[in-house]
Amino acid sequence: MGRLITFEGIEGCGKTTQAALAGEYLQRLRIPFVLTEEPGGTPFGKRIREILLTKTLSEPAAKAELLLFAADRAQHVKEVIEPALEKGKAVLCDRFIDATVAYQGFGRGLDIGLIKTLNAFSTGSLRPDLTLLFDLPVETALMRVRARRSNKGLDAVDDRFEGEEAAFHRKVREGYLRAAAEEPHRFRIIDASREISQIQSEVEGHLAKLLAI
Ligand code: Z5A
Repeated sequence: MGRLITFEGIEGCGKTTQAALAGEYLQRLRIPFVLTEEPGGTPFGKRIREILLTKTLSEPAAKAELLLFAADRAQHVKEVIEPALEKGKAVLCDRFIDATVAYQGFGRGLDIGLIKTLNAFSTGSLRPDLTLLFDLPVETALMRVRARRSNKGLDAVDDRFEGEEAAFHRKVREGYLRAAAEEPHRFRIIDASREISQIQSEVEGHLAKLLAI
């Protein structure tokens, strides 16, 4: 059986950058892996992602949003994650179950117990072997997101989550830190305010340990 490693944190924390670098590290070592993401890790999920992230006049209700993330995950686990694990591959997943607890639970205020039940239902109780939580102050993360947007020449915020207030992202950060405190054996909290290369070295150290490289 392979290992499931999840990359989590607030938007702009740098987890997508680090997941890609982790993939390059495993590639260099010729360790078979799959790099994937939620929402949108399958063709079906890409359609759900579009609905979830695009700002429209008809905003989904918080409960509808929760169920769409669960649907995306159920498909992703069945179509991508489980088959890869069965082949003995390492799965690097950009966001997974903890994102739903942090965003829909702490951010939107939905019932955490229900979210955990739904997470278990959509994953068949599959849980990550290791979760890397990229933690940094909300202000730093939002500055990075704004810089990225202006580098791309974009003015308007058309991403529903990017358009949320700093207070929302603070609640999400708090949710992640609480989840990490509840399961210290699974989580590694990484100081994501450092240089990309420093964070990369730490990530590689955690992967090397888990995968006995
Ligand atoms: N969501 C949810 O609500 N519930 C769920 O169950 C799930 C997801 C699964 C998906 O958005 C949204 O769905 C997400 C939560 C919600 N929205 N929010 N917030 P997404 O997939 O479009 O994006 P994202 O997951 O939030 O992440 P991202 O935009 O890809 O950003 P990131 O992974 O945090 O960071 P990054 O792309 O690696 O870096 C951001 C910028 O900072 C970029 O320009 C980098 O070059 C730069 N960067 C990266 N690292 C550094 C360092 N160390 N220093 C300086 N600059 C850096």
